[in-house]
Amino acid sequence: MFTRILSLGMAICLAWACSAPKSEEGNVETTAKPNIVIIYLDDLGYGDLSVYGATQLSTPNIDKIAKGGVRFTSGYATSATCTPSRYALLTGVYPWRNEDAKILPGTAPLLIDTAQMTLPKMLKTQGYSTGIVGKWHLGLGDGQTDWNGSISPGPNQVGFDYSYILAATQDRVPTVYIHNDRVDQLDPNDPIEVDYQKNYDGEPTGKDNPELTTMKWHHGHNNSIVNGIPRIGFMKGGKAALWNDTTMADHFLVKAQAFVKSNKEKPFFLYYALQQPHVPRTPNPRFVGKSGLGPRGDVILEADWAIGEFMKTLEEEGILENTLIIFSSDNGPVLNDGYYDDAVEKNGAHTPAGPLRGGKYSLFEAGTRVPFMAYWKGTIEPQVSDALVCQVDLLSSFAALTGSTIEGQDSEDILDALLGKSEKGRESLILEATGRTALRKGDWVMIPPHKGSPLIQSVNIETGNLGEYQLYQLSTDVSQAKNLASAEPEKLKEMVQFYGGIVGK
Ligand code: NG6
Ligand code: CA
Repeated sequence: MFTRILSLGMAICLAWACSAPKSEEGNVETTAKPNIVIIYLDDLGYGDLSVYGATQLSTPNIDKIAKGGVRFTSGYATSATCTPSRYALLTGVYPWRNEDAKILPGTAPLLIDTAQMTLPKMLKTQGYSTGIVGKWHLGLGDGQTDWNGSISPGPNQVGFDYSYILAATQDRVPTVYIHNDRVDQLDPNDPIEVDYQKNYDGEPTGKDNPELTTMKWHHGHNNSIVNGIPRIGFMKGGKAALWNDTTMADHFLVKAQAFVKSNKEKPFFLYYALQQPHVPRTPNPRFVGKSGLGPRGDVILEADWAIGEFMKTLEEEGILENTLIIFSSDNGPVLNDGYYDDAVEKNGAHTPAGPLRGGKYSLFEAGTRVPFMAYWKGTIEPQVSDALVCQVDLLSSFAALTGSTIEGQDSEDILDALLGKSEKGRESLILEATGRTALRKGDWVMIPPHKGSPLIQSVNIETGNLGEYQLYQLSTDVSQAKNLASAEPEKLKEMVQFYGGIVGK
């Protein structure tokens, strides 16, 4: 903070002081508007970090964040897949309230209403510069997007001053970076076309031209081939703009560092959304073979490295002590998510979900309970917290932190838990996995009867579906091995009623 006061001079300092909360002695607490960074991984599981108990790989840079801040044992994404979790993170609204909040194709229109309050919009009312670097996956444009023109609305219309993104996922077309609302490095003489229904005449696909692929598809992922990797969706043209999969981590890191450097004079919010360890796992050659767990482990080490470099930048710029960092993941882990990439074969004794049951796509704990930590050097006391916290709460919590009165519909102010001043987080949380919901309340989880298979065979993950109620007590059974629905009828009744009161069923 001092650096900023000195560098900005009294005028801005006083302007901040006006809206900053006062401490008991009446002194202005000058820490009310720290920079805020959300470092968000894609499909990183509860057991994927050494600080969360992994023994087969070591993540020293992320561990340092965890050990220097609050490490949550009950930190959740709202959902077991990407789009809904990111929707909740940015809007403070449960994704199951919006029926379109499900895994989106690369051609989907923008999911967030441009009139909707969002985390970056709220922070802009408090004087923040806002940026996103990395994975978006919340739809772009109006559904008729011309990828050669202005791709709008998108992140810049829902609160971000700056955006440098990949549209959907690394395994979906278009495989190009988008800077603000334009495809980066696009040659106008080589226009891009994208379609999720049909291929373009004469263009090879993973299905028909396996000889052109360097990574083999296992399920899905057999449409257009880019950089030898068969993707989801068809795409043509835009050769000069195609991203390089193996330098993606470096590329996003440089953009994130540049955003920090050019915005350090005023409070900034950066949503740094890394692509690892989602498929296709394409570690830079520097990391190939480093983990011994195959590409999935290697890209986790690559992400850890990038985060270490990013933290160094905050330190070198003299703003580490004035930056609140939240680290988390959008959903739980999966090994084979559609490519033969040795994730299963080389997993060995690694437990991506830690002690939890299920994984990505699952209503069991491993779907949504993820690594979650808050770090603010010099302000947050290092500790481990069992408070129940969720990414949907960041909007209201950051509003409380920065002096805004804005609240998200489902977003609770859990700022004291985030800052390690209280062990009290939310009392309850609705969890979602591919459109199905469950309730966590206190240390109990109730999963109502859901139709559908108990196992997704292609990814070998239990869905949590059962034709009857499930009730688990996490304090004694974190791995959800013992269904207490018949043994605890009163508890079940209470949970079912409470759940119905929220989801209206
Ligand atoms: C699924 C893909 C999976 C992954 C997921 C999205 C198939 C068969 N599977 O449809 O590979 O891309 O969507 O993951 O296509 S998420 O983390 O962005 O939600
Ligand atoms: Ca994900």
